[in-house]
Amino acid sequence: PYTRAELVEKVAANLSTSRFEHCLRVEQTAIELARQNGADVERAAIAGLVHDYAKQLPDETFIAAIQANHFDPDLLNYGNAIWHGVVGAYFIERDLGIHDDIILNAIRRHTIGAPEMTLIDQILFVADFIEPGRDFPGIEQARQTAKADLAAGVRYEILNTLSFLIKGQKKIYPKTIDTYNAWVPTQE
Ligand code: DGI
Ligand code: FE
Ligand code: FE
Ligand code: FE
Repeated sequence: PYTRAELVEKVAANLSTSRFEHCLRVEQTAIELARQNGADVERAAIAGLVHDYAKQLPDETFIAAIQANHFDPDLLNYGNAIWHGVVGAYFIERDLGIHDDIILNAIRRHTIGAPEMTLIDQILFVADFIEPGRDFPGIEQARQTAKADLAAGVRYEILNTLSFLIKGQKKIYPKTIDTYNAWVPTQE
């Protein structure tokens, strides 16, 4: 496997400076969350460092990969926001030599979540949302909630993201709705 220094070099070469720095902050935040929650710190760190590796690949590269590798064709109705995680994991495995499914699944799920999320899935999902460079209405509550209870942080993020997408009249990927339905607090 590549060393951290080699991964840093490869990630940096594929991203703008600001996006690369976001990856470093997600790595650090994921390490903190892993320590607090008794998770595998090494896996959390690697997932954080590389999670947005594919974020700046051209659309045509994603479209070709979706078609050639038998991904869900419905993905073609969405864009980079969905592709860079779900399909990005394919490029991360290929280019960065990461074959660990626990890490790859966390990357696949880092934008849209999933009804069932492993500890590493939850850590990456939340670390991406609360890393110290993030600033949006509700960020302080997101940080406090996640620090007190990781799963509560996941729930807060899902509710917040869905509201934000709908407010902006964005198309919702069906798996994002599945995630929402599984995590929304049940009501009578
Ligand atoms: O890559 P990052 O900016 O660090 O963060 P991210 O991968 O968590 O999210 C990227 C964007 O994707 C974010 O603005 C929320 C958006 N998103 C999440 N689910 C959906 C979505 N966008 C659309 N259109 N549809 C979704 O279902
Ligand atoms: Fe992302
Ligand atoms: Fe995210
Ligand atoms: Fe990110």
